[in-house]
Amino acid sequence: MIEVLQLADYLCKDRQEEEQAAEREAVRAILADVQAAGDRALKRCTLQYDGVALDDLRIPDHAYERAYRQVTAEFLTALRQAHDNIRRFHQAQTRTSLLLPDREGNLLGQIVRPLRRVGIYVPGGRAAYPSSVLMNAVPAQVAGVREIVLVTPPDRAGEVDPHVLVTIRELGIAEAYRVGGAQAIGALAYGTETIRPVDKITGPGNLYVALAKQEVFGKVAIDMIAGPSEVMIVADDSADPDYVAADMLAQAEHDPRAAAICVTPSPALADRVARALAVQIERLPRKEIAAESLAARGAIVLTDDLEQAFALVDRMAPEHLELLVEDALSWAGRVENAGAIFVGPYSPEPVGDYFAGPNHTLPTAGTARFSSPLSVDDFIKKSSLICYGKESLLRNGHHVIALAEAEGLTAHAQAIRVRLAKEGRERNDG
Ligand code: HSO
Ligand code: ZN
Repeated sequence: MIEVLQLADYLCKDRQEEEQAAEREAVRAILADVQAAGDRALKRCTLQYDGVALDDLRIPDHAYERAYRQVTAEFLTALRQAHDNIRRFHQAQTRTSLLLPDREGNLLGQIVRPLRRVGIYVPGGRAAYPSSVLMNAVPAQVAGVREIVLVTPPDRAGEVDPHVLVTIRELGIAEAYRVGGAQAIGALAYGTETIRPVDKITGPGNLYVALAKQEVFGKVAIDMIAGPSEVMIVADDSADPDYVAADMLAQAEHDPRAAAICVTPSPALADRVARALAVQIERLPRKEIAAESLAARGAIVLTDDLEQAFALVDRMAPEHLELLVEDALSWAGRVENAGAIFVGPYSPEPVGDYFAGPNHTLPTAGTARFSSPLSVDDFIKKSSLICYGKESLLRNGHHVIALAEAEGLTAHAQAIRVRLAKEGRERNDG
């Protein structure tokens, strides 16, 4: 079931997704419908795709009240502790504005402001993850976003997962709608009678949601487009094969397209991991998904040594990287490309998925080469500030004029000259 591959074989596997032309057309039609018909389009799509006719898109108060009765006390306690950890970590990411006097005493600045209104997409069905609500909403709240609006598809009874509902309430998100798919992205981007448009849309979703986010990008900002989840585990002889296998399965159960890869210089460990996988997978309720994922995208890759294993890591730029090697923390420092690095045997990925504090929304498909985990930075923007004094303009104006004339932009030069002339420093030809 699981292949043991040579390094070169693995690198030949292509992680790029195929172009989805038919789905893209369908998404464009839905977006156009929402733009033209607003709420009516949302309700029509919800009936067509989610199988439920809704009068009111807003999630009613009684749904939250019932959700609190449905979840366990353990869930609520864990959620509150995770929320606290995630909030504390993200609070350390906040940025301050800059106000810098230059050499001449002019004031230059960079003013940091939160985005005003942000939409968070939460998938429905079996992928309704309260942890994703936390990971998207907390950085927005820490950034100071004033209006957070959450959208999530209803089930056939018009209901939303109680764990998600409780999380929405725990976070104090005041605006939440039961609408999903491309139509929800359309509503957030263009606005409808009920849902006012937002400035940015974040959160994971299926193919239609991802395509819709790509389509509306430019009208609004979006976060990254996440591909299937991935973990790469670098392990040596010191690693417990049961841990390696368990962590690979934790990834594989996400999605048949998820990738779980163990990279090791130890043939003995590779062998033990393969055997542990075969045993552990039998106990999983999501065995079929995990088996499909392992068969299609799982691998145990044998390298000559750890150096070669880490070279492979940097080439793959995995979303998640686990280091189950001796002296793991010192290896962490040399990793160049990875979304999140989990160091040592007691930091399995689920600790980060749910609880530790750093964000679990991470760059996939090799994009960790140039992008970063979701953070408070995704919910702020900056404005530059330039405040020149009279003397500085008089002293430096001729430089600006010279540069403007070199670009052939006479009116630019004139905007300086008119001022110099009034102060008697230069002839005003205007
Ligand atoms: N591993 C996923 C996040 C997640 N896991 C949510 C469980 N729930 C992507 O980082
Ligand atoms: Zn996960």
